[in-house]
This record gives sequence, C-alpha cells and structure tokens, in this order.
Amino acid sequence: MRTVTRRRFLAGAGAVVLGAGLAGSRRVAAASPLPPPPEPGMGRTVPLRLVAAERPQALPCFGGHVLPMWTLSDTTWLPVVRVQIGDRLEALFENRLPREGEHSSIHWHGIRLPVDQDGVPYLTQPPVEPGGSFRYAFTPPDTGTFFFHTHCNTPEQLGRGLMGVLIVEGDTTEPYDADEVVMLRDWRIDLDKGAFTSFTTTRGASRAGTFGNVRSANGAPEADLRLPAGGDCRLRLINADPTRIMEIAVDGAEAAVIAIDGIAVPPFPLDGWALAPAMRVDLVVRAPGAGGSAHLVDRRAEPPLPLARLVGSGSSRPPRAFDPRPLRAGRIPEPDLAAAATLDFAFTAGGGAAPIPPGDGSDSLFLGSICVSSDDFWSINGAAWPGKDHSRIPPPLAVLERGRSYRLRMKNASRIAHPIHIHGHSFKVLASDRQSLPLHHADTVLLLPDETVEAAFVADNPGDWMFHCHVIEHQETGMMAYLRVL
Ligand SMILES: [Cu+2]
Repeated sequence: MRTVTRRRFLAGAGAVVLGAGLAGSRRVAAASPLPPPPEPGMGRTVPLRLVAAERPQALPCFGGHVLPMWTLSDTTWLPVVRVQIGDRLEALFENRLPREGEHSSIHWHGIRLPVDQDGVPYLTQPPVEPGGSFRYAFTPPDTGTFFFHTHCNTPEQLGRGLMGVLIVEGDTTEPYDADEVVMLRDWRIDLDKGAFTSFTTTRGASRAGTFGNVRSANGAPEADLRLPAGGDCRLRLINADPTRIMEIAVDGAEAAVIAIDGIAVPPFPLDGWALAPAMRVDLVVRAPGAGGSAHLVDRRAEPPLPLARLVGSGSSRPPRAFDPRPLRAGRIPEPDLAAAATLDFAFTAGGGAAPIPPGDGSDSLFLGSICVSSDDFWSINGAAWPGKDHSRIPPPLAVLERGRSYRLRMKNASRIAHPIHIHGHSFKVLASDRQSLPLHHADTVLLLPDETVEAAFVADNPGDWMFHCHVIEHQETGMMAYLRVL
C-alpha cells in the first residue's frame, strides 16, 4: 500500500511549502486571483423533509442482497439537495428509526450556520428521539459541495446509510458540460449472509478505524458516469466514509482541482489528492472522446482501485487545450495573521483512562444509541470527552474572542492519521511540516502521523463548536472537544 505522503502538488497554485520546521515556510508565487464571489440571488425558501427510517433495499454494491438501510428519503437512498446561494433551507427532520432510544439529529457538515442549527445532540440541541422532530432553517453563506449526516451513534447511523448531499450553486463563471456528485464510501457487509456486520470494533477504534469490506461510488462497486464526450465536467467528490482515507486520481484523462471542502481554489492539476473522511474535492475532468473511457481511482490501493468509469458519450467536442474555468472565490473571512493569537492542539492516543489495548481483534467496543461509548482511546491536549458520554458537556477546549483571528498549530502526536473537523467555520490552511499544500480553505484538515499543520481563521461565529476527528470511531472514543466563541 502506498502512503498518503505521496500527496503531491504542483507549485504555482499558491502553494506554501515548509522547510525544516514551521518557521522555515516559504511562499510560492500566488496564483492569479479568482473571480469575485457570487452575489446571493433572490433568496427562495427551499422546503425539505428528511425522515430517518429503516428502508430495506439493495444497492448495486450489496451483491444482490437487500439490507436494512437507514435512510432519509422514501424516493432515494441518497438525497441530493441543490439550492442557490441566497436561498434559505427549511428542513423538517423526523426521527422514525426503529430502535427505542435511538437518538438522532442532522449536522450540516461544512456549512457556516448559526450554532442552534448545527445539529450536535446535547451541545447545540436536544437529541431528536424516535417519534420526535426538529426544524432546521438557515441560509448557507457559501457556495460549494457539502453533505449532512447525524452526529451520535454515527458509526451505525452512517454505516446504515443516513446521509445526504447539499450543493449550494452559484459559483460557476460559465457552466461546465456536466455536474455530477460522486459519493464515496464503504459498507460493512457479510456478503454470504447478506447482513450488515458490526459497525465498530475495539481494534479498529484504537487504531486507524474499522474499515468497510465493500467499497462504493454512488452505491455501485464502480460508478458509471456518462459524460459529454470531450467536455469539461465538474465532479463533486465526497468521502462520506467513517474511516477510509483515499488518494484520488484520474487515469486516462486530464483533471484539475477547482474546490476543496466546497471553497474554490485556483485550478491546479490533479496528481493525487488525499481525501480523508468528510472531505470533499471538486474536480474538472476533460471527458474522453465518444466511446472512450477514463477512470477515477483510489491510488492508496495497490493496484489503484477504480471508483468510477468516466465514459464519453455523444459527439465529441473539438480538441483544445485543457484550461478549466475557475470557480468564483469564496467568502471566508481573511484572518489577520499579524494580530492572530496562537492556539496549540495536540492529537494523541490515550489521555483517557484506558491505554490502547493489544490488537486482539475483539468486537467488544460499544457505541450506544444514546451517544455513549464504552472506551476512550484518543484525546486532544491530553483530555478525552468526559465519561464517554456526549450528554456530559465538559468545559470548552478553548474560549475564543468573537471577531479575533486565531492561528492553530495542530500536531498529530500519534502514529495514525486524523482528519480534524471544525464546525461553523472554515480554516485557511497555511502550512505543513511534512508536505507542500496549496493555500486553500477547509473544514476538515488531514493530519498525517507526526505532522503539524498550521491553519488560521476568524472566530466570527458565536457559539460552542465541535472540534473533532472525523474518523468517527476516534471521535466517539475521545478525540472530540469544542471551541467556544464568545
Ligand atoms: Cu482520528
């Protein structure tokens, strides 16, 4: 297996590279600026009803089996909600999950919304119990590719399929020839018996996470995307897996990255992009000519694993240079680095009461319907979430002054990679001591083993904001805290 450190970027895309240490960072010439952000439109109200329920069905990747999925819609296993920038989303969430006491809520991942709409049980709202409901209403402030999922007993709720996609449109300068969502995730299935297997394991939770055995793109073993031949096509990739880090590449076609976690970057050639749980990346791919095909692959697998087949259809567009149109710039506030306060966060193993157990492969880890776990293996700055119980709210990890800029030094002091997610804000990722990164914004930042990443943001959204690893078993076993913006 190749390591994720193969992540390579071409300089010139505004990349920042670190030398021997963080102090040695050097800037590469900035890329040309993006077109200005879109003006919000007329502001429709978009109603949405999401009903969490068990709906047995057979996705193409289930090997012919019907599995007791938990989903949010009667008409599709994966709701894809598209709104325009300026629209207000009014979503009624109903919990009809079939198990007594199965708490739930909806977290709108990556959306910078008011904290009482953030969907974190106990911290921002009471959990929605079976038979209950909650009305979410907010106007997304940013264009881009986002998704939504529940935020408690997530390994099982996400593991059975509870999630959806939220696209906020308005960022294109000229339309692309296609605009497709590619939802990437695994499933844990006994393909002989046709049943979900345990969603968590002690061994997985204390290490890199419990991996699925059935991989999928848009619910298929390999998604088949028919694209206008020779066209420049936008692919919105979402890694909704609770565990797996992928390295995205395209074999057989030219491709460029145009947005990361929903926010535009000046286009740069795709040459392997680490896509960890909860991350999104928007690509423009030059579709093959009529009848030709190319492949979206995960290069972390050996040999690279095809995720989607890209097939050119219709009459081919004339040959021309690949020069993908940029998206419009995002609206993330620019941190004032000169005045920023620095916060240090260390992401470590242990810290809670329990040491990491020997790898006996046991499945004794318990993650409950009411937001509790039986173990804590992980910590932030030496502390795990107290009592392994989401309902026990600890003091904030840090208290931030509203409107002030903060520079975060996030150090992974463990031997396992951690994608660290902040709610309600988007980081400007500045530098790493292990790799060159393009300047970009992100709500989820991958920390490789022993890597330190510096990011900055303006703490402009008041409230208590979750700050946690998005390897869900790491989150649920201690690597979870919150930042208070006052
Ligand atoms: Cu983690």
